[in-house]
Amino acid sequence: MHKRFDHNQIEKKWQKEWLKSGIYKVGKRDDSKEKAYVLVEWPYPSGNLHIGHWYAFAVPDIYVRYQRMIGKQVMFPIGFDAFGLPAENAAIKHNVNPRKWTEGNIDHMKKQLNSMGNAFSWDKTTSSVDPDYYKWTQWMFTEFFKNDIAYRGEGIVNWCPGCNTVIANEQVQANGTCERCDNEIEKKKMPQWMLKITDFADDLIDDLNQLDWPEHIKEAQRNWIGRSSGAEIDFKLGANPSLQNSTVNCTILVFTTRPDTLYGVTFLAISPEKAQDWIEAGWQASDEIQEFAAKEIELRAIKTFKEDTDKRGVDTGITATNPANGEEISVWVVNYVLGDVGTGAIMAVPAHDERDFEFASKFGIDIRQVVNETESALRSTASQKIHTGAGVLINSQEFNGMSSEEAKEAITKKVGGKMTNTYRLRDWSIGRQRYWGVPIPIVYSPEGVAHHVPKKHLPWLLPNDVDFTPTGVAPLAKSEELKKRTEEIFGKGWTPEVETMDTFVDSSWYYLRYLDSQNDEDLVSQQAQKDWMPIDLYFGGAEHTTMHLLYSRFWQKALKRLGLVNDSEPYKKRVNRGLILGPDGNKMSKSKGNVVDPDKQVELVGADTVKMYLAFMGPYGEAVNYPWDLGGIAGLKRFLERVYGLRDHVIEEETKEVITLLHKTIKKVTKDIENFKFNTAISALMIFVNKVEKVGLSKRSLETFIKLLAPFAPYLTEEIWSELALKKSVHSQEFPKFDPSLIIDLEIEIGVQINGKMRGSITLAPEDSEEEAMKKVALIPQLNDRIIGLDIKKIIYVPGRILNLIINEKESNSSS
Ligand code: ANZ
Repeated sequence: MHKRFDHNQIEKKWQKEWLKSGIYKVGKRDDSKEKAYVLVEWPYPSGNLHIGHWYAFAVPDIYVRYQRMIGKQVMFPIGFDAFGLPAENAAIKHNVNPRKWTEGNIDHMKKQLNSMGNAFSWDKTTSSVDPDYYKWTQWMFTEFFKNDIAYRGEGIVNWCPGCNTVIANEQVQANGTCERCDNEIEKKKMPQWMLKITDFADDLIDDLNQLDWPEHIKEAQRNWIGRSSGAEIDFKLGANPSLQNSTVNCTILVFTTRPDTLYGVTFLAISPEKAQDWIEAGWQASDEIQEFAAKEIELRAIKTFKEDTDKRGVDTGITATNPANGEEISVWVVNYVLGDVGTGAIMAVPAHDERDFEFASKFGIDIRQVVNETESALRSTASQKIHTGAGVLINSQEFNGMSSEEAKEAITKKVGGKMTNTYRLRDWSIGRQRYWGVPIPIVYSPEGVAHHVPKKHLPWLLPNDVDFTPTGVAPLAKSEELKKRTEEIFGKGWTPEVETMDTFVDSSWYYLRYLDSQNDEDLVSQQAQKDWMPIDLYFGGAEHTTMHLLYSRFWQKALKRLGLVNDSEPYKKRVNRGLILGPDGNKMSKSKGNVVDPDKQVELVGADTVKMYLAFMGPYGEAVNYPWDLGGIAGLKRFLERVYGLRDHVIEEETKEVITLLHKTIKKVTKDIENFKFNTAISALMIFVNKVEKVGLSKRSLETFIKLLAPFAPYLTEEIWSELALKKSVHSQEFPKFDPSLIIDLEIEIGVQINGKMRGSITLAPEDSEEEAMKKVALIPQLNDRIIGLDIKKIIYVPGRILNLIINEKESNSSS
């Protein structure tokens, strides 16, 4: 009869016991062991653990426990990413202080996290709202400020009218809406606190090569950074009365990815923003141009991300000279050139660029082909067909016949241009006009000059006397305490910065603080970094491909530039998981009523079952989404009950077959855990249980099996271990190793070839001799008939693999 176990009672008991013994504490680095720093993305303390958290934390715990059992010292910390809008919104709605709300949630979530039974390194925990944490967030900001990595810039920003704050480019969804509230984003020109991520663009691309990350994440980062190489070329402006009293440069610098098409340029085009700059610099533009530029800039503010395919423009009346052939061409202001890309001005080549082609067709501007697709087409007459690819040059004087690739450099050189790169990536705007975040540690002198708050005044505390109703004005502007504090420390007339930081700043460096969260002197000691960095494995969600993962890589590189850290990349290996869908196959959401509550499931079937069920759904790290299946979870529960009852099947002498199966199971489980295929590892464990329930197993094999199962079902295995009166915790045991000599099957099937053609198979043990193999062949009519009475010239026998018989072809009675 299977014994039953009371999971609720077992789990509570071992939670207490593990806490008491401190078994999962990391403590000091033990150099006799290899280290493994395994990171999971720290959660936002929304108040309730959902099944996604379980998938994110409980399943990686299998890997972590395995690492511990193979003898590594493991760092597996967890903390809270606790600043951000939800707390502030809850505060507004329920009229509670965001800190109180957040701290209450953290307490509750800690309890829930404990119920998972994970081997978390709780001695290393931290939280972004802890002043001891954000003191360092602020200090790094001041270091960045001193070293020109943080700056106050005037920029076009994304304004979310729903959240009443600026958000970063990365937080704008592809359809131009806010990722948080789905409101349509507006563009605003505003002074902004920026981080110079663009300075690191090349390293952010190039260093991807050294990372063991899924290729699609690397590719997404490359695309996000969007490096394109090309040339900057200067065009001289012709004298024009409207420019006479202005300070406009007498040249226009354009950026092009196609300098090979320079002979095909039939006009220049500048952005409305550049036109505006010229007007401010004294250009006497016509009313028409002034109105056009103003209107287009405004249009961009409203309809920013929607594709504006219409081509509009005005001829400025100004001309420029093509530096390649000396031709005079006109300069236009057009809607399709962007102010913040490249130089804000382009050389237009209608024959080879779609947008220029449309524009030239509409306004009757020349279209001149200068690149042919192939060499043979060189002799054919230039057609008006638009060819956007590379090819061979025509109509380009001494460059005729050259390939585009060669011509790019040659032509750039001839006209004194410069080969250069441009990037899609923009600097990271981090100022938020909201309350619940890290105050930007900047104060302004009475003259309005920004100064950083010196280290001795950090943490620069978030004031409490604030009305956080979002009005578009930063709530900190209403704090009397902050104003007073600033004047007391810095003097009369000094004012504080009132913006707070984007929460992505907080999560850009948390992995460093975990290592040394109690350090008052430094954000992380050199020793702690040497001990633990870089992170060996980072488990996380697919939504962070271009935000968090890019920001934190930048952060690490910025710290490295300032000599504060040793590694230029934080995460050696990355594994992205998928989503757990509702039982109906849809994304879980309250409105669909398909949310699975992990607390209830844990109460019903136990934490081990929930964890194993999640691990059993499919391979981890393939970003596939799996629907929750109630039948499946009941099956897992039954499996664990059978494991609990295995002691009833213990016998004195187990068969050789059981030993072989055990070692095969060890081999499979080991390999599968290392490849995050927890699902097939569990299948192998199930196969073993099926077998030994029928034929019995020795006590020793049972112990080995319990160790093998320990990473998957930490509570139950610990309970069985103690009931078997074994010493210490099962989680302090060495993970079983398999004996290769025991794995070889007693008998296996090998193919039999006759003159190289597969004709059948025989079953025998690998150690069997050639003679024994031939005896087996004689017993199989289908094979025996083909060779009977014939002269076998040669026998090629590879034990455990193949038997090949060479017989005289003519005599052979095989015709097919
Ligand atoms: C001449 C040319 C000829 C171009 C040709 C393309 C094809 P990617 O590759 O996406 O980076 N460009 C440059 N600055 C621009 C701006 N501020 N707003 C809009 N377009 C701009 O695009 C680079 C190309 O986009 C550049 O190369 C330029 O047009 C245009 F057959 O120059 B090209």
